[in-house]
Amino acid sequence: MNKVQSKLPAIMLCFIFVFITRSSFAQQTETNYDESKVPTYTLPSLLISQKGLEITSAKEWEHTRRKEILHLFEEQVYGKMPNKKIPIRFEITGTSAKALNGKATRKEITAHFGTNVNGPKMYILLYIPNERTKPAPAFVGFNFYGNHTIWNDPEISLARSWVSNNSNFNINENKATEASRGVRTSRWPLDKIIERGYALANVYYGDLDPDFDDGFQNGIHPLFYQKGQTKPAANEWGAIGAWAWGMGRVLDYLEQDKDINAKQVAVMGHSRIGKAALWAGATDTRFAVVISNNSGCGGAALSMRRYGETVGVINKAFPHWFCDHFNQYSNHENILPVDQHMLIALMAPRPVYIASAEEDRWADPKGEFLAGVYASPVYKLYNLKALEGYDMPGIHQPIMNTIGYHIRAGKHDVTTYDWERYMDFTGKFFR
Ligand code: GTR
Repeated sequence: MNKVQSKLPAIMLCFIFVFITRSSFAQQTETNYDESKVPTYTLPSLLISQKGLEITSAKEWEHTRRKEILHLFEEQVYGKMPNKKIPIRFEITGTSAKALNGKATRKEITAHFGTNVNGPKMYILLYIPNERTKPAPAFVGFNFYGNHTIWNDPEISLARSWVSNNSNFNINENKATEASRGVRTSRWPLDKIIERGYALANVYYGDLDPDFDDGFQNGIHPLFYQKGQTKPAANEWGAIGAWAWGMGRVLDYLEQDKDINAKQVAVMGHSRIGKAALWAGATDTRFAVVISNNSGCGGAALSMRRYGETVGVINKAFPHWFCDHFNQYSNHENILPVDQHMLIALMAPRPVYIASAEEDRWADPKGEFLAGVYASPVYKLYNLKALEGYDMPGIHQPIMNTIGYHIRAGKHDVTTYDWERYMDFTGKFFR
């Protein structure tokens, strides 16, 4: 045997190893946009309890199955929000009745979390229509780059927290400056919202938890650590949980503001904040309407379809969003004990609206629609019409049942078209 011959088995093993790792790597990283390659999947049953009982009434749903499902999402997906209560003080730092040429009142409210003056704070920007005969219904929405980006109003305070750099928005050194005022106006048609009689409460999501993986040392998580704890446990909240928790605290403030009808508050979120809005709606039933805009994987889209973004991809790219237990489903969606239709069902009997965008294949529009369809049996228990029996509608053909849905032309974004539908939808239920 010459030298090469003696090494042949080892060389072949190497080749086989490289082949296997490369092909499984390709399998895991290649994004599937082909409907024929969606694996066959069996969704966990919505209406069979863990003891195997069939749920046939709204009462049984509320007493048994809803609790089980909520618990599974807490333990396996988003992580539990803490039970511990911390002191929260709301301070109104500015009010002007002259905003939007006198059409709206602008208020800025600081929520002080905990007792340390240097502790984390959430800054609420609230616009309320002046022309009204009663307390206004409201939308709660979080923004990605600071309150000052949502409207061109020089009176809005600049974001104080860490912000993502973005050269298009003139944000460098992770710090908000005057240069990014109004850069996100297209996502927040405030004039139209006010004209239609709604208030808008807006918060920069990074006030709750800056959106990068720092092991949960900044933001609100440390306020809740037990003695000696340095990060959330494997079943405790990640960043999405913290953003959703913050949405609930905005509602706490709105309940104290006599200009707002806190029984008519819709929580709306786009993309990662859409995931948070759904989780806020599931955990806090005071939200009367819940709206998901292009929320995709870990939001409205069914994970088991593995179309566009997958659980494995999202957990790798954003390890701080979900709880650590969620990692076990990376590339093993088939063993998930819940899928996102169950998250939508947690809103019942409240109205929930899911919106997709045609070019946003990463967020799997069809998977978002199907989650609404498969959540519908729970609405049926309340005798409410949702999406059961519906086929996916065409572009710009909204469905406005108690579960609503639309798909619009264009890319991953929030547009005036989306907002108009949200106001139409919400208006059906808020009278
Ligand atoms: C993407 C992420 C999506 C979505 C989006 C966003 O990078 O993969 O899940 O959340 O960000 O928030 O805009």
